[in-house]
Amino acid sequence: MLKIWGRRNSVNVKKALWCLEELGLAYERVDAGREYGVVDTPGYRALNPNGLVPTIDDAGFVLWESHAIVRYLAAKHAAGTLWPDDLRVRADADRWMDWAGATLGAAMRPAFWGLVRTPPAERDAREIAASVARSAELVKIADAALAGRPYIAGDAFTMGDIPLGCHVYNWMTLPIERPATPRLAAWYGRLAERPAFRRVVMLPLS
Ligand SMILES: N[C@@H](CCC(=O)N[C@@H](CS)C(=O)NCC(=O)O)C(=O)O
Repeated sequence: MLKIWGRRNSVNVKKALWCLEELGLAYERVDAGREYGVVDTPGYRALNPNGLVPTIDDAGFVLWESHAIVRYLAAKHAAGTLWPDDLRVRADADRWMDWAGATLGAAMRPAFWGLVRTPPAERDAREIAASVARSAELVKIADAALAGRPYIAGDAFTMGDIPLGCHVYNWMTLPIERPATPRLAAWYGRLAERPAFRRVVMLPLS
């Protein structure tokens, strides 16, 4: 059975778990990272020298980097759906995956860490405010991209929606002011109807 290491409240672990759940694959999850440790053990470092989560072992094939995991699982199990057949639709989905992590996720990180993982007395209010402002500008880009399309790469739910959905869940859930993003909100509403999204992504931020 496929094995995955990673705590459930990690945004990057959520991406892999959501993909597994969408695919209906059986898997064993091992808590790892932060309070669970594991990631600094020699055994784990042999699998993932970064000491980060998630990591998967699929019948002896070890893979880390959450987006690579989502792509691998989608290509293996969901050609034509999560992994679009059309090269341009696939590239579009792929682009939004990396934008979600490298651009939106990176911009939101100080706000997320400040507001969720840092005691109030130790928070850097200016850093948080700058992160919130930058994130607000970025989500408008995703909002505009969703004009006339129900999902980020077009008519159907694809792997492109997975990392973006995880980061937007954090943005929608943080105790911050948000600009109106009606198309993003409608798309988020569609994601929230998916049982797999509710099971593994819509968890309390902690
Ligand atoms: N680019 C990597 C980043 C992985 C990453 O930074 N994971 C975080 C959790 S979101 C982590 O392992 N943090 C240390 C820990 O949990 O101990 C990926 O997408 O998999």
